[in-house]
Amino acid sequence: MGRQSAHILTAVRRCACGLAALAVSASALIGFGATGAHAQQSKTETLYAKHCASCHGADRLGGQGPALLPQNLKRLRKKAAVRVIDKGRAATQMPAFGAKLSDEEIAGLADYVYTPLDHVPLWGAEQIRASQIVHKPELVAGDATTVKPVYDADPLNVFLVVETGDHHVTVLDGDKFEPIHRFKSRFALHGGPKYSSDGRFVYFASRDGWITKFDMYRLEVVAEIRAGINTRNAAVSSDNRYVIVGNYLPHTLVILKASDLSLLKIIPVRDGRANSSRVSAVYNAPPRSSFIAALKDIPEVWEISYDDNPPAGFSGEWVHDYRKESGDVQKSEPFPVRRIKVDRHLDDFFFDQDYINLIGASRDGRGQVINLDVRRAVADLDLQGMPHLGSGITWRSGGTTVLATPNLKTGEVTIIDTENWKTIKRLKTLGPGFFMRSHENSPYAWVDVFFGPNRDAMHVIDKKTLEIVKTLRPEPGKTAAHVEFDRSGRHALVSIWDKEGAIIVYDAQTLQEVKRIPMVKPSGKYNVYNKITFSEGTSH
Ligand code: DHE
Repeated sequence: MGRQSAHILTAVRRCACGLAALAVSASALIGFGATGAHAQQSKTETLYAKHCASCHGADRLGGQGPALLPQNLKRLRKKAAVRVIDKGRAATQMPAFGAKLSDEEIAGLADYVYTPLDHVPLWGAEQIRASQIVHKPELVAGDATTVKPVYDADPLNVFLVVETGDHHVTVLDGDKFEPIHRFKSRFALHGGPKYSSDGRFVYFASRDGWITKFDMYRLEVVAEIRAGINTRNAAVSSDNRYVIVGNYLPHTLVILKASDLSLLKIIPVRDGRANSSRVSAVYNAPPRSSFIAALKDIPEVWEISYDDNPPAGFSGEWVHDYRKESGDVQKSEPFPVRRIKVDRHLDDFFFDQDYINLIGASRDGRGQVINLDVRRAVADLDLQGMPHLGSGITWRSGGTTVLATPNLKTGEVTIIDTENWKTIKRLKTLGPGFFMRSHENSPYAWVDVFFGPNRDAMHVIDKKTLEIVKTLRPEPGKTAAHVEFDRSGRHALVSIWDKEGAIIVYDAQTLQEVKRIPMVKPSGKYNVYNKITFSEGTSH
């Protein structure tokens, strides 16, 4: 597929609703006059187009929601799928349709999403390469030591704010709290953008597979490439040479050259037998010079070395290296993989500050600690609910390092002693929460209440006493979510998750509001300094 075709495909996917309507009228016509199974099929397609296509794509290949294909639903029994359509899915944006659809209609939709597509588009090397766009070749090899930002603000105290309401990103001055720049992003960015180690560049991933490289000094998009059809997230290596992308569809990990995003390698996510898997998420592990990926359908964690001299225990078999083809062979390292088998699938996970232990949880709420050096589970965790990826933070308290995370299913923050992995506190909150954040210089940790009648509340927890000291209502009636601190830890920024939303800046000591900046459904915000220094109070 050529570059133009890739653009057409994107345009087609962005018009999912319109297309769905066309598809529906076509199938409605086919259904007209037909009987039995055909009429039923046509009715189900109409229901899918009306209720599901805007999030999951008219083609079922995913959009804001995941792809709905048999190969991506292996872990979900059809009975459970019926329940999800009926009652919604906890901790996601999937609503309940029980009040709108009959049992028969719900069963029809469940059958429909387990029906294989006649044709699942290929997204391999040829398609990925053809989608690459280098907008600014002159900015590809940027260097933070010689170039100055085009604005006056401290480049390390800048925030990026992802505004999901109209798919834009705002670059915010973290001292004056004034927007410096705003630009259109790809459709449905999700997860944290990842900065290069000097903060000069940032890489965004969209749910539909686009990776965008943005120059934080020149405020320009440098390059883009579509690495997958339905993507989970991306990570950048500490040496700034590589970007890795974890996909739901196809079942691949894709390694790109960080400078211009050209394709270096596709790693098929397979267990060596017939099984393939979606990628749960992939992260950079700086002290290990490796990427760590957890898999969604195979109970394994993979460590992928980007070290020029990978330690023993990594194997490069059954993966295809494109670097030779792209003429970029600096060393012969093939990004070898070390596989760690685990007892249970890992849907969500994060790391301790040393990147020795991976703390993971499965959707059924069971947690485990996997030591990446000894390559096995070393402890079970008493987690009642399920954390969202990257929600946990750590701090020193009572002579030990504690790890705290909210839960997507229960209204509590779980606080765990990382010396012995015992739960030391279950702090009741006003409802399940998505994000928890703090800063080395702040005595407080902030946690949102994303779901339920108290979704406009934000708790502030004393990191010493482990008690809630204040509950804020930043904008009564509107969801308050996701906190990020400025570089110094003096201010905490809260998102009002609404089309007519805002970023509210708080004095992190007095807990008083300082400023309100209008934004369109702002989701996450990301401070350059806190991210590139791997602050213990935020996600990495
Ligand atoms: Fe997220 C981070 C997965 C639902 C907003 N979320 C992430 C990451 C993953 C993930 C893998 C880490 C990416 C990274 O930073 O590298 N999210 C999931 C899910 O599995 C889940 C529960 C269901 C799904 O829809 O896939 C889910 N997430 C949501 C939402 O419904 C949110 C609230 C709105 C949205 O945009 O879809 C949401 N997720 C976020 C945000 C981050 C994130 C804002 C980055 C937080 C940060 O500070 O790093």
